[in-house]
Amino acid sequence: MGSSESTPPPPPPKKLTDYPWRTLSGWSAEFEKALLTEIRQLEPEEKPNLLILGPVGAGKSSYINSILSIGKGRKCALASTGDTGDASWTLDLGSYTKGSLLQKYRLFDSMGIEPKDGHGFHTDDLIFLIKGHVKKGYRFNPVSPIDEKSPQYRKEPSFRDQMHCVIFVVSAITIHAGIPPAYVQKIKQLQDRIRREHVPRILILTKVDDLCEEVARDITKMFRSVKVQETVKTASEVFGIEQASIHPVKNYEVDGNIETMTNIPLLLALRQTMQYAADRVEYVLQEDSDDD
Ligand SMILES: Nc1nc2c(ncn2[C@@H]2O[C@H](COP(=O)(O)OP(=O)(O)OP(=O)(O)O)[C@@H](O)[C@H]2O)c(=O)[nH]1
Ligand SMILES: [Mg+2]
Repeated sequence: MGSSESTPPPPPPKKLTDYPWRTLSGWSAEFEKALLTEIRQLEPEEKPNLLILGPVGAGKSSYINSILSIGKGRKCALASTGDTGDASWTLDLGSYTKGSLLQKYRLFDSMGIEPKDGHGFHTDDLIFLIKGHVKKGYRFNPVSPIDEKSPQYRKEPSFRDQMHCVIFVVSAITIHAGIPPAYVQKIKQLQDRIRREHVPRILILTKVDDLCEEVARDITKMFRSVKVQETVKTASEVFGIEQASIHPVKNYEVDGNIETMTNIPLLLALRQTMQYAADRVEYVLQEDSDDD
């Protein structure tokens, strides 16, 4: 029989869905402007603290630089970024609260989490951070958590020193490839502690440009990308965070201009973080005043 009668090969799997799997008011300069206005108009009762946590090299410091860059309208590299292979580039607790977007909030950068104990962010530091015992500039120690003898230990923190939202930053590539079980266990342990303290959490998935070539070419395809959609679902299952609190983004790297379409996903993540943190502040202050 001729090859003309053999069954044709199945069509290649779809890279883009026909309709967006997440709706957006629009990929436009108007929407970007609306997001910026909304963010700048937030009026939290106290200055909320936002803690960034995540595996080594996930893009935590790059996310901070991306937000600072949007605020300035040009590239900004205040948070030091880089690739050291397995070890964390960031070693100290960094605090960022300047510029037009972060005036009313503080964004904290931290050392990267590593799967092995004795390496990277020490999980016992988390509770000290959440409760406000750690001052900016603290040099993380992978083998032991902060103690009272450290000059950066705050003995009697108040509510305004606590963390009011935790932003997990994880590479979409890592999730898609299958996040190593040791990581999952460590991150889940951290998540449990955060939940117990009733601190809201969101998840940012970085490097979507490396994950999906369609998105790398045109970021407005983000919410039609099958790979990004699958990654959001997997991240939601693995980390127990609802999909609506998972934000795929492409960070700004050293080169490149500031662009509306790149800003939109970064700002969507920031808006939700800020809203959750403001809600947390409002809730606790309300509880305190009810106790009076
Ligand atoms: N393609 C791409 N690369 C990114 C993205 N975000 C970060 N990177 C790159 O990933 C590398 C690590 O970024 P960092 O921001 O230093 O990561 P980090 O999570 O702060 O890392 P540690 O401080 O070591 O824990 C750098 O080379 C960044 O340029 C992204 O969205 N897309
Ligand atoms: Mg870093």
